[in-house]
Amino acid sequence: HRLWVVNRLSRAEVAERAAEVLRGNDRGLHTVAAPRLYPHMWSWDAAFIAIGLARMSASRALTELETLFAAQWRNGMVPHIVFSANAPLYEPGPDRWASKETSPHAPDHAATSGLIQPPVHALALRRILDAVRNTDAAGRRDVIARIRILWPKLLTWHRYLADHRDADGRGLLMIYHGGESGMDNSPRWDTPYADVVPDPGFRPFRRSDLAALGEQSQRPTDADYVKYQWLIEELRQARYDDELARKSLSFRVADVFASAIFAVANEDLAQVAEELGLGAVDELRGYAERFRRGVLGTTDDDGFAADVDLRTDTALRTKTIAGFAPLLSGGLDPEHRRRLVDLLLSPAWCGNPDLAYPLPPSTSPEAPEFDAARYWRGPQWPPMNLLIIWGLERSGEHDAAERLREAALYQLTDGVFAEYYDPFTAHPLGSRPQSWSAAVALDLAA
Ligand code: 9YW
Repeated sequence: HRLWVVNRLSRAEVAERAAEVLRGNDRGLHTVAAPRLYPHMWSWDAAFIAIGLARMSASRALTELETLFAAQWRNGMVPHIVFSANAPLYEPGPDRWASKETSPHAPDHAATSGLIQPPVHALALRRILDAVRNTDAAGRRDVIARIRILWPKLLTWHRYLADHRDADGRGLLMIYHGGESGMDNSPRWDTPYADVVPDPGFRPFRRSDLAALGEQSQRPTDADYVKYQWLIEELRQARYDDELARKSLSFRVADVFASAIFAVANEDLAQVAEELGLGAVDELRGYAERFRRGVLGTTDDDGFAADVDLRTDTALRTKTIAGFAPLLSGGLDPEHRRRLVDLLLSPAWCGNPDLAYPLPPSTSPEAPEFDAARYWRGPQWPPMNLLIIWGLERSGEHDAAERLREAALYQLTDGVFAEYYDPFTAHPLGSRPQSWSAAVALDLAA
């Protein structure tokens, strides 16, 4: 593999350049996920962006979450895209979702999608509260007062997830579309997508990613895209109604990685509540425990977790980064935790001798589905690095966490802040500069 050769930035320079990227992508009350490819607000991007912004200004970081939650649906759902009014069209755009016309829950004043993304938001809120300790008293009072106003919206979001995306209480979040996992074309979803068959009369629409980027070999295939679009159509036909959706959709999967994030998010939201005296602490800790157990219930002998196809009730044992979910949610006994960390550092993952940086690829290079350049089928993604690093830290695996932390920051010293990276050549891929990659750099460099 020919390594991509670059001039390296120093730690201080990376932080400075990353801050510039976030300022450049700032539209006042929200930050676009990426200026050309994603000129709107994405839900889990916004959370990671807030985590990065917290290193610059706790107040501005909080604004990011406030803007996202201003588009929350009446049933508590936080949509995966909030469309900006004056930005270029993104397909599927507001007309395609038709959320206001279709669901009584959709907000009147914002154009949104009808999917969700993993609930990283409470992790961001906790970091904002941590950051505010370093500000002056007046700034602190203002931010804390605003957190008190925002917090109930996060609680409603968590209740929506617990009640409607885990209706039978097994401790795993149900998703209706691969995009809800945030890992659109991951091999995690190959088996369930094989059963998604668009109606013969369905006419797919133009993709905006290829128009913005070209690079067909780094994006999901057209065959994938038709299915993504068809599922949106199915969901719209179900009027974005969870009860209907969980009975009728041709894609219904328990997402183990989002479930692990949700476990942590409940811990963090409970901690914010405890610190500010906001209540619901036991309820939130109860969700954390339920989802921690749910994740553990899917693990194999190595402690590696699996998604579950809920239409057939079968475990989906693919070798993707999602298998490390228990490092985030915790609760593994010491022996299984040891094995899972060993697996993470083994040649199947970060210890692969061909890797440019010892960071977890989105899919194991030893998996048959591995594709070094194609989106979630191989490349390394900065925000995923951050989650795994935090998971290791939470699990008390400080040496491993430190190794990954150093590598993750070093990867970003190319100063490109790409959407994702070729794990073998270190080539920056996809859109650039991607806001969440810059945000991760800010957090790592702090
Ligand atoms: C889409 C914005 C989003 C990310 C997702 C990533 C991609 C495209 O870009 O999704 O249309 O939703 O897969 O994780 O949030 O960066």
